[in-house]
Amino acid sequence: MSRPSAPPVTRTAAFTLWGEVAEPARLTVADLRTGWEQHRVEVVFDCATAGPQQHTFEGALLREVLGRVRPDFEPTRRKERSRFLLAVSGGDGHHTVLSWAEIDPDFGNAPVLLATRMDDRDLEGAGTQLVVPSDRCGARYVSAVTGIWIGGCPAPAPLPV
Ligand SMILES: Nc1nc2c(c(=O)[nH]1)N[C@H]1C(S)=C(S)[C@@H](COP(=O)(O)O)O[C@H]1N2
Ligand SMILES: [Mo]
Repeated sequence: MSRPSAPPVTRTAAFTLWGEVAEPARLTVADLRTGWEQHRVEVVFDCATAGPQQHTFEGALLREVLGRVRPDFEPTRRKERSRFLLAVSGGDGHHTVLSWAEIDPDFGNAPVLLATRMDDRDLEGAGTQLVVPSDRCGARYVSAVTGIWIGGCPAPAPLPV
């Protein structure tokens, strides 16, 4: 008796947008490509171990993707927005933090992307990559992104006296 053949392995990487948001979402690279305007950027960043890296990325603006999940702040309140943080995780455990204000047009206005292509190769199998063109170093170019958490930073405890 022959063994039943294994089902085909579908390698479609997805990531979760979650945290203090109205509509958590799970998105693939294909969703990013079809759902948002694509931007193209050439970047050079420095890696501590490999030196300067040059890449061309295409993808969706992070701030536009996050707009879709509706973070729990009043959109017109600048101070409220300025207290939100984003934690971006890769499948290998690498994770890093951005502030909402870095990407907010009223503050840093950084054109951070969630990439759908790197050097004209589709990232569908590998998963999306965070692209931070204003960073000099590569540590926040998180590849194979699995999750982006959004939430407000709580007020620090009162200073000890
Ligand atoms: N998931 C994940 N992404 C990561 C890292 C990592 O360890 N894990 N390292 C970062 C660092 S330190 C650098 S310099 C760049 C290297 O990117 P490259 O290999 O595409 O040149 O990836 C970044 N993205
Ligand atoms: Mo690096």
